[in-house]
Amino acid sequence: MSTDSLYQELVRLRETLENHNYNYYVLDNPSIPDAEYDRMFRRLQEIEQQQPEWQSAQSPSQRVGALARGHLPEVAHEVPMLSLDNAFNEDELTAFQQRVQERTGVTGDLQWCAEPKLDGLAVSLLYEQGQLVRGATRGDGYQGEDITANVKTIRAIPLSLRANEQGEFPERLEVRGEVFISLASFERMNEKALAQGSKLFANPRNAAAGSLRQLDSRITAERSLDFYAYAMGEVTPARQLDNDSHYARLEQLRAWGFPVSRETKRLTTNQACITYYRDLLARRDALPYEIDGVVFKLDAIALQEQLGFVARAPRWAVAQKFPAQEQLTWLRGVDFQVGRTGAITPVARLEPVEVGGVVVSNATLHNADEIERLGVRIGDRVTIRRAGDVIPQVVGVVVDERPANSSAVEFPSRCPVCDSAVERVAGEAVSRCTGGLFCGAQRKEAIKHFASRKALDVDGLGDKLVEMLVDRDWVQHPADLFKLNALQLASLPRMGQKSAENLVNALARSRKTTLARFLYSLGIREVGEATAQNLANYFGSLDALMAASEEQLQEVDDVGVIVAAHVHNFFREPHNQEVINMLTQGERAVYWPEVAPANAASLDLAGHTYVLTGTLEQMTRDEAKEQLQARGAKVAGSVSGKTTGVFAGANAGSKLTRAEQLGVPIYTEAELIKLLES
Ligand code: 9MJ
Repeated sequence: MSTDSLYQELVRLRETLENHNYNYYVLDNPSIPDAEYDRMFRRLQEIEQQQPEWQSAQSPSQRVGALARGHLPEVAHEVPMLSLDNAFNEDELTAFQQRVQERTGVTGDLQWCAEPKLDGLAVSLLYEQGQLVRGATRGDGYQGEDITANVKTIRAIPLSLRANEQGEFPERLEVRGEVFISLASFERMNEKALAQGSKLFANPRNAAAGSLRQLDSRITAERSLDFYAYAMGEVTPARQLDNDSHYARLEQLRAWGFPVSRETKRLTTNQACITYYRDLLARRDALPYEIDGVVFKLDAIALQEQLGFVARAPRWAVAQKFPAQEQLTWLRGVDFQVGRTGAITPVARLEPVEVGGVVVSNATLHNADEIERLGVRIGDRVTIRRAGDVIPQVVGVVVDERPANSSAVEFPSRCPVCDSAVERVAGEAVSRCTGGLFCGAQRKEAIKHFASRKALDVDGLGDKLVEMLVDRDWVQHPADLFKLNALQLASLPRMGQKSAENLVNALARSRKTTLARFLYSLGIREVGEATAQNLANYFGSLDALMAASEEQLQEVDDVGVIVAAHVHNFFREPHNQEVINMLTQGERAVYWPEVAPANAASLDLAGHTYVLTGTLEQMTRDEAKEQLQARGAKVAGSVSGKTTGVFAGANAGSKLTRAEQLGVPIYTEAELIKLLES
């Protein structure tokens, strides 16, 4: 290849890779598969290695990071980076709005720009001649740290500005915003740390901060950090700016290539701010990233300038905070819970405390390593965190307030339920009871799982009831459930004749199931609903699946070496074979309609991804999901450019809006039913 065409390839690769980042992070519309991105990235690195003189500080190859020496140098902010005043309730917000009203002299309604308040790390990004030349932390607002190499690894941050519609960008532009980590990336990070027995991050904010302020930016590169812009610092020359609206400036930033949160809205009344706050608070747990409140900024720049600043915060903006997700309380004791797979989890018993509107009296301590890392003792004052639908956790200890009579947490060496030995596999952080189904706790969990909604879905068989049945030895295996009779059940406390009969009927109904549900109900390690469905689709029958080799299992979608080994081993275990025989043979056997085996490609909806939103009338969303998956489709929780279509029921909200923005086809429930019946 001639040097000329090699250089052209390099230019094309750089452009395509950065365009992909723009499509992905700014437009939320991924244009190429990740594998293709990786392939082009490697090709770019290869060319730059061959021709070192072509390397450039703006090349996407810079996004892998490098080791810096010494420390992060200091950077002075020419325009100070301010913080925000807080409002802790609606009255404080109203008082703020009244002050602004008086100071500006505006009598009618004011216009506001409303933004989610991201909980990450504020950064400043400086572009000269359209190129990213410096990234800095906020520091104390006047002086921060130089983190240029680190911010370059964040794919949401453009390395070069895009020209706007007029083909322009400023000679010098400072952009401000928040570097944060999505909840999904945070959980992945902590799951990995938990499995390796290494340090957990207390919250996404710490994870983002710890990842960004690294001397080795290769570590930053591995952490999938994200970025949203929310302000401009210096802009020279100023002629490209809409000088009248903060909201319009954010749109301008988007045009120059910066991601801006889709939740950012222009509001035209003071009252609308309260509605915005309540709406976002209600949707807080459904957002893919953590926010700790909302920010209201006076939209008119002229009025912002008129009001100016006091101390370190603007007079024209306020952060209205959400209820805190962390609280202090006392650790009264630690119990050890045994899970379905025998994993032993230390559970903190707490002095009850309200966290984000819910009273918390138990929290997880994860495992022995985590107890050691926290250095926590019984009696300690501890920080509890409860966020989204994640189980509350102990994330910190106030050592200064440790009482004199505190005591050590002793991890048991024998199972607290069945007294079998507790074993910890080398290299794993979890300790497990070795009792298997001999252990009452594991049996209870296995039966709860068997009867749960996504498994055999036995209506009316709650956790407490399962515990009673196992404690009385009426049920030792899932198959024993089907032998229960109404007379016997009616003798249980808080169980009348009628509910006993209902339960027996529900059990009888649940015996008619699907192969996928049955597989899921067995509780094979690493086999969730989606994997169970893939296995059922691929093999069609239980016999074929049980006979499959590890290699054959690996042919199935999403089944790798580890899952294949778990499935294979499960069916080789004589005890499991016996349980399956008891369940599938005899008068009260579990049964399901036979389906033709198919490899994934021959299922008609394979390769399609759908999103279900709003309220469906003819079926639940879970039912629709199951039926779509049975035809090979994927059902996703959020809309992206890869979504085939969105099925929208009544009162569909942001997912519907998102689909409209992205031009993703939208279908009615009637069309969904037609598809499922076709
Ligand atoms: C956050 N943290 O999301 C500001 N912020 O504006 C938003 N922070 C801010 N705006 C001026 N959305 C100073 C800080």
